[in-house]
Amino acid sequence: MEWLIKENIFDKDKIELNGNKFLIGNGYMGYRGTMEEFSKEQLVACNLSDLYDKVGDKWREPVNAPNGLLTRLYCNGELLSVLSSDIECHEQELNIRNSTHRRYTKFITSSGIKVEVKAERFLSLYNLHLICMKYSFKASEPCDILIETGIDGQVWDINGPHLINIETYKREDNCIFHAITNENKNSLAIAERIEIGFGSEVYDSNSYNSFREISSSIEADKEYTFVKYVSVFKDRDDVEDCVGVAIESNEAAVNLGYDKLLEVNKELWNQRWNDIDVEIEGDDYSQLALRYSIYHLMIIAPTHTDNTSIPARGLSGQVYKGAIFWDTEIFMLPFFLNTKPEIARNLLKYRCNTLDGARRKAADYGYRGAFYAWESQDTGDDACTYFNVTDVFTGRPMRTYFRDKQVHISADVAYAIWQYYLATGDESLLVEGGAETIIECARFFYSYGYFNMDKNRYEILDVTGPDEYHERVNNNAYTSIMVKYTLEAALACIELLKAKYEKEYINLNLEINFEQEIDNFKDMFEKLYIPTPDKETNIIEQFDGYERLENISLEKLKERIIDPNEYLGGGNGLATTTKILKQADVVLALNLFKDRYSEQVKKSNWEYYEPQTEHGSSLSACVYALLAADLGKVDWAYKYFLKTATIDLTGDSKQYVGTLYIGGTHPASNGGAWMTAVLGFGGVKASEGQITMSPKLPESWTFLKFRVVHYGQKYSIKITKDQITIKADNINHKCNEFVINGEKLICNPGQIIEIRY
Ligand code: IFM
Repeated sequence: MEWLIKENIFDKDKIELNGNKFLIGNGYMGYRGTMEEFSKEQLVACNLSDLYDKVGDKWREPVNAPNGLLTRLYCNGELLSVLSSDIECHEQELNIRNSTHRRYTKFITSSGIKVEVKAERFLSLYNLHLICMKYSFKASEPCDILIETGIDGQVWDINGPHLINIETYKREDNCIFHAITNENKNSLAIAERIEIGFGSEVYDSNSYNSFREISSSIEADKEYTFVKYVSVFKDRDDVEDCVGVAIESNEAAVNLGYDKLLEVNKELWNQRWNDIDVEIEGDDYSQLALRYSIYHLMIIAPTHTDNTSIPARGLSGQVYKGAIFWDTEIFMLPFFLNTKPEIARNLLKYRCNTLDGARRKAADYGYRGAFYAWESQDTGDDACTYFNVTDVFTGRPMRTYFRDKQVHISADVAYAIWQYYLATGDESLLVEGGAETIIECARFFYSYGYFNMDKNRYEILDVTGPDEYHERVNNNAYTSIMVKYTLEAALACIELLKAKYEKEYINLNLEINFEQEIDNFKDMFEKLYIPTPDKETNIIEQFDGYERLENISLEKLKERIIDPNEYLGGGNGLATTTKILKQADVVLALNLFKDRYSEQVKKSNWEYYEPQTEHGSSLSACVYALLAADLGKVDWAYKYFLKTATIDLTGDSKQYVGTLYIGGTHPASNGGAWMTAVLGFGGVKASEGQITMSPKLPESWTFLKFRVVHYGQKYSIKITKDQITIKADNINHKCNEFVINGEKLICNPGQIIEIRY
């Protein structure tokens, strides 16, 4: 039961939300949870990773592939659609165990014929280019049916259309759709093939669609079934003849057959779940929500490439320009790092691969080093616009400073690369671009920082921290703490290269001439001003002058809102002049550096900032959950855990900022759910070969069970209210040290240890 997401009625008002909620994916593409008869008006989308396009002066965004699953069934000339027909019953189901989407609808035609339709679909993990669907129907009386099925090229676009030079034709039993993108002329091909044992077929096409019309007289109460295979290829997949390989891919699918492909898919998903599942006993809702969050992370994980990373809305659509934000490094990476480090490596390698884009951005702004894009796409250049929000009152674009001033993005990238090294011990990423990236980020901060001669200290001025409502502030605590860590990581990286990779060290120095910078890094590291806890209150001021802002409750601030979608930050925003923050800021820094701050400082700041936080970003709740768990505030942690883990189940999140649609899935929240369960309630801290655990389970959880991989060694861990059981995999070849209750333990390969806590 904790693997099924279900809706038992059709609700027109939920079409958009269910498109996200019932999303399936395989990292190469995501297919929204829409009905087979739907079209772009219902936001059908097959969202592709790693293909972007720009039309005119509109935003650059990812390209949706034409919909190869379009299927419309007519009974005696009458279209059967949940949008227009009478329905006796309707079910939509997503099995997250194996990413399979099902629908069942019983239609009643105007003449009273009952027609049952079943459809099942999945995206193959075995062949990432392949979409498979099985479609069945049965009528209560003999009738004439017509099936329109094929490729619908009229796709949902926010800033499209992206495809030009469209060619539609039939070749070797395949409906073909081929086009190139508008900007870079990338080739994209979709081939659709059908296995059907009844009816007569006529192929049809026009400038957008490539499809078949199958007609047949059918008997009463007999089930008719056909299967569709759809293959999607783009030249960015290193393929020359996209149409040719798409046809071959369908041919291979036909040879294996739908049932075999489904069986293989289930087995591949089973293998995935062996490493990633987290079991909770005693709380079915949390269990489902947590698995659902993990599911969402896995369906968008780029297992196949390091040319791309995970966008802020995953593969659910084109929102946020399909761009990769700091969400990935700070909120999603820990899940991958602790369960699938090879995927974590891909995500970080993408940052190394886009270093030149970050260099270009730094240079554009007159700095040295690497200033990562706030919204990064294929090249690493910034897709974020200067006017990112439209004012709901005037309809005018507002100048925002996400792009220019959220410099912490470079520190987040450097931090994440170094975390990868600390969690895996794998130096290869550092050697293959990771060290260069960290050093270039440090160089950027040295050139961005301001040396205050009077105070003999470096300061980081004119920035926007995670709390985006307060733009262009000085000495934002989160940013400065992260900058200091970047410098620390850069210096450690340089030492490591020098000691172990002399040749690479010399070559890198020849390339980017960093040696002359080392003393600068050291100086800045030592003299960088970091806002410290106030001696009396322990509060770390979020930025210079924050304390002087209006002290108002969130409730009171909300009473001032005129339009539900008005933007609370920026120049005129309601929150700008107040202490209300959009999302965790200081609390995030305290969470990332838990071991560097006292219990009292963490507690005081959590209690101070929590009532002032609007959680206007889906990145916020999990941070409060994590620090609450660390502080033993388990009820609070649980409340925020549910908020973060259920975001895509309930659809309970902001859908608009100004006039900008921001709906879709929330992988950062999903990552936050995993972090809260394992790192928060499980109390796991794993770094440099040592795993510390101090669990605090919520009241109703009788046990929590999960797997972690650290330094390449895998463990199954079960936590009950008073005992921790650790089992080291038999194939482990090294021992990490566990620290529980201050006691150090070694868990040898194959060994099980039990300890009361
Ligand atoms: O990265 C976030 C940011 O912190 C808040 N606004 C939305 C972005 C994408 O999730």
